Amino acid sequence: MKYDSKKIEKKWQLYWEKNGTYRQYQRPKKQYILDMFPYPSGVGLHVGHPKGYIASDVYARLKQLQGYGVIHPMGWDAFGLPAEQYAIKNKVHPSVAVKENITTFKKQLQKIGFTYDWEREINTTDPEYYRWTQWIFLQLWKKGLAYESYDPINWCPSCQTGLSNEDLEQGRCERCGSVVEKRPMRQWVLRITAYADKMLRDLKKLDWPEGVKEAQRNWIGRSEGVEVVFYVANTEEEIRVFTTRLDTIYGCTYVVVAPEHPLVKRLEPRIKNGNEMKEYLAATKRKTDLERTELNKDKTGILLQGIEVIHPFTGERLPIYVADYVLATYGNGAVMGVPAHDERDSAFAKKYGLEIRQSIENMQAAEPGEVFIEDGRLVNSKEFTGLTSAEAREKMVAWLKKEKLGKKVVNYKMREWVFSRQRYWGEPIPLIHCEQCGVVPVPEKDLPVKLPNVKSYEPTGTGESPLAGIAKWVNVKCPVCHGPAKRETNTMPQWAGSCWYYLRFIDPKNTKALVDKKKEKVWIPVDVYVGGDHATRHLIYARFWHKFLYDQGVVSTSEPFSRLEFLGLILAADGRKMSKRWGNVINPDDVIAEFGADAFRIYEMFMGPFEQSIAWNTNGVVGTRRFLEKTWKLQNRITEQELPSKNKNLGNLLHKTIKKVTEDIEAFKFNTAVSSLMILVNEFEKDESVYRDSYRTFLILLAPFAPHITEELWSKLGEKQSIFLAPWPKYNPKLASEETKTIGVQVNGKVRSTIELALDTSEAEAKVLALADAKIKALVNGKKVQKFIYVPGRILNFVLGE
Ligand code: ANZ
Ligand code: ZN
Repeated sequence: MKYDSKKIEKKWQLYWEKNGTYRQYQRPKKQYILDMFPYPSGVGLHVGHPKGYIASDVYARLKQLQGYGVIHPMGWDAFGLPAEQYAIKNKVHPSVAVKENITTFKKQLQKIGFTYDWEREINTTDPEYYRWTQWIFLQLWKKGLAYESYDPINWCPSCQTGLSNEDLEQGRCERCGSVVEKRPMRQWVLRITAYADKMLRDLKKLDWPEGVKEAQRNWIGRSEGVEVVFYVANTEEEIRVFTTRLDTIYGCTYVVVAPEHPLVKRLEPRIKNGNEMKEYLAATKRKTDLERTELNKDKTGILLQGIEVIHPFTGERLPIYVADYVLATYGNGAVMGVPAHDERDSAFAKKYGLEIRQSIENMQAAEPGEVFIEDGRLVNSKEFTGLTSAEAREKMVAWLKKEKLGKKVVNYKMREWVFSRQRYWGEPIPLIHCEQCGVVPVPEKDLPVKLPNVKSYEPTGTGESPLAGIAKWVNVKCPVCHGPAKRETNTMPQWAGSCWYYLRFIDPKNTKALVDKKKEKVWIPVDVYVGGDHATRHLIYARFWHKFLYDQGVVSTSEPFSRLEFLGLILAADGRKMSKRWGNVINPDDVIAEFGADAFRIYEMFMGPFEQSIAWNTNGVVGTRRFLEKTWKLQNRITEQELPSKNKNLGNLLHKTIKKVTEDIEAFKFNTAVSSLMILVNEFEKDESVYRDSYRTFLILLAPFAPHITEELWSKLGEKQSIFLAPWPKYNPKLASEETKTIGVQVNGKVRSTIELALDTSEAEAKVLALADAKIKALVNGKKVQKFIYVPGRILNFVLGE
């Protein structure tokens, strides 16, 4: 009997589908295990894509075997630029391309033997799906969290669309690498900062990798400070600055505003060097935010001649500069310059010969010559002199408040979410512009607003969506006054559909609501979410929408994903990213055709720690295939009775393996779980016979990793039901505990007693346990232990001093 993986895998995949083996939703204990659903690209899956899916599948199978009802769904995130650009290049309509790509993806995934319930399959481009994406948008709009704005936004000249801040990587378009421009245009914006504090606060609740939480904290970038008013002398105008260091204000010797600051325009008639100023503003436009704020870049700016501000505490007149190191989009777009205590201000002041006035003193020894940027004690600060920085900040803000010259404020680095795209392939924004009524929502009964099926959908580049050119679609009657009106023609960004898809999997066919309330309560939050990347995009956006839906009573929890497991990539054998461009892509279909899906699955889990990026190595699959061959052959040695084993290693190994595999899968340590299964098989092999019960247990342990071969061997044991309906084995904790060893306890090199120690006893534990021995205690007590030598399982020695 040969191990014919091809035949076995096909057979069981059909059986599971036909019997609904994984649809145990009625079980009282439930688990929702979710993958970040893919964008179905034109090139299909490479071996890197399924790594996370295999991991979640192993976990989902463990949970089912432990008696849980498990939802483990799959679907497609198919709107957005990649699909549209692929379609333009290949001259097919995006809807056709998406359909074809999904077919390819699905075929590939089905060969791997996942527990996916295809009856729950969703597709973000399906009008029955995006009806609800539009519905959520309308709720946001009704609550004032979606609004129209004309502020300059990031524009990618190559992708020909506006972008959000999250779409940038170091000032460039994340998608195509072009340097983005600032472009003033009409757009729809979501007020994501309304949830900034809640998103920050609730990170504490989440069982997520610390790195991802930290990335979100930094992205949100909460900053507590004070807004201070500086009046412009001889005018009614004021400049508000944002500072986190109010305590340094006696060291403020000038004020700087961003070139885009509205005051610059308003005060133009008074400014004597207007031409110089205009030139400077033009030069700024050509720079990216990154170029402007980088610490090491040469600071530039110009003095505004003819106007001055008044220092709120001293009444002194101070010069005003325009400088591009101040960003218009952060705080108030203006700062108070404190060259003695801020690095940027220091560089600026030195360049322009501005006064540097110390107002904070180091409470420890000062380092001469360096800009002292930390908190300290105030000097040269009138009645505040002598206070600590913290005390001064409180006293000063109280005074400002009393004088109506300032107040405490909180700022966020995170910007509002620019939500409209000037592209075709996205969800239409369900709003109507009426000449009489203004912006009017599409009535809920008229949802979805379907994307018109057109031949030409190339971007216009004018800042208008290609939809704007489709008169038949654009011109509608206003739902309120029935007068002539026009549809909103911008579409939603690629990230809209993925903000809530996990809710739809629970209730994918509901036509009355996006999710049934009872079902939502049962399954949400997602217990384990598996994926990579997206730390500050999808995972922030989805949390924002979820929190909004929570406030609307649509969902019952404040967070969508309880636990997150982040995966490392699979790199190509050459150590580079797998890509068509490098010609180093490996297709899972080929690997499965040669070695089988089970060998492929085990290899991906065995490669190394889950969260690490590791290069592909086909020899590794050869190895896991060999392991399965051994497993297959063991069936010929089965005995109905447990015969005395000659192999003393086998003793408690089965119990230890149950413990290890259970705990390791729970902890996403798949590689060590697999290696313990390999050890067990090697020990089985050393005996002439394998006891049937032991083999049976081993098959269940292996089943989450290699579902097909174990199901086949299981049925060969005469079992009538699927192995995935069997209970997960329990171990005897006594037998599973680590091996102990008797070791001699030495005092000054002489063995004085012996103790039993587990092999994994730590040095500190070993010391305590040794001193618990009466003989040793008597010898050591009162003396100084100069050295304590401990080699687990071998040596324990107290070296005593005089
Ligand atoms: C005076 C001062 C003195 C400052 C000092 C710092 C140190 P975070 O923590 O990132 O919020 N700032 C305010 N608005 C700005 C803008 N639009 N563009 C560039 N810089 C801006 O940083 C807050 C500090 O960044 C503020 O506190 C302000 O400089 C600067 F010894 O005010 B500080
Ligand atoms: Zn681009």
